[in-house]
Amino acid sequence: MTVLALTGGVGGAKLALGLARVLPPDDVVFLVNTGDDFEQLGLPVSPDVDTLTYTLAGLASADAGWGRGDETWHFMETLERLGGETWFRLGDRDLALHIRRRELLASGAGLTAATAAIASALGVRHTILPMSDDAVRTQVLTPGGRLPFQHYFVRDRCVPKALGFEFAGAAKARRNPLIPFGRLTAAVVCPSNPFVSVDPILAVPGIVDALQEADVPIVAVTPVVGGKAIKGPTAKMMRELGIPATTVGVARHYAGFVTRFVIDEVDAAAEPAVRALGMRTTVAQTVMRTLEDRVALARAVVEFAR
Ligand code: FO1
Repeated sequence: MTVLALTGGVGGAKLALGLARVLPPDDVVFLVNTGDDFEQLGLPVSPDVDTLTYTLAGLASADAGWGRGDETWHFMETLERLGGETWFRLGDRDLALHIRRRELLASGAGLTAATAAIASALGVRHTILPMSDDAVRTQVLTPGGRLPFQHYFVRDRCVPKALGFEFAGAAKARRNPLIPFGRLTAAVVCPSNPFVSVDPILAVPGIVDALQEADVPIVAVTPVVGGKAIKGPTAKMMRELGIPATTVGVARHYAGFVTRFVIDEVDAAAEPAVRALGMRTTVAQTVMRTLEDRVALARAVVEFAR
């Protein structure tokens, strides 16, 4: 089987790790959001690509989910002392990755090739594909104006009210040409933030069309359980956008694209409402605290997708 797993951020990477444990490298390809990318301190930062790379390499910070677990912070401490900009924290080891990415991009590699070189050097055997090599930049529309994503998310800690999102550059971005649409058996939408992790991927022309033409099950795993997001600002965003912060609210957002929906056990009563949207449903434990949880959910998702 060949599964295309759409992912972005920490929540998505948890299921991605489970999928990578359950499926060999030929059977799953990860398609990653790059709408969070930006340039900081002159370095090209691709947070969701790096979160997945570190997670699959077994290097991710268990606490934060992003960055490395074995990190030190001498660079940031020194930069702070020198009066530099430190709201976006790059650890010493992470800094090396960013300098290497800048070097690869400067030598003419695209983001896909740079990602492959870095992932391979860190021992990752599964394929990680940025959604596009062209720049797509998520912008958050707030009452105070438009904010670049990381300024909203990290610098302003998601405090401003989100009125909407725009994916600058998406309309002209070319989808990653290595996405194996021709041999797919299923697509999985990981439990990432639907608005700022998954929607930017779906905004790249040709991705939704090709998935629908492939005529394969498109399985989404709910990122909202019992009215709360497992991680991050998904539920807050839903409330601000006037969408019920529930698993049904997420399913409604994906209706017309997703064909199968994984609901958490605590929301089992929502099954009829999700089915009414034209999706098949299954109930599973979607909260992933341990590696065993990730593997068990990945197994359930793969079974459901068959
Ligand atoms: N998230 C934070 O909340 N604070 C940070 O300082 C921060 C630094 C950072 C550095 C590299 C990287 O790959 C990710 C980093 N993140 C940080 C996470 C990241 O910006 C967000 O989690 C994602 O963009 C949302 O998916």
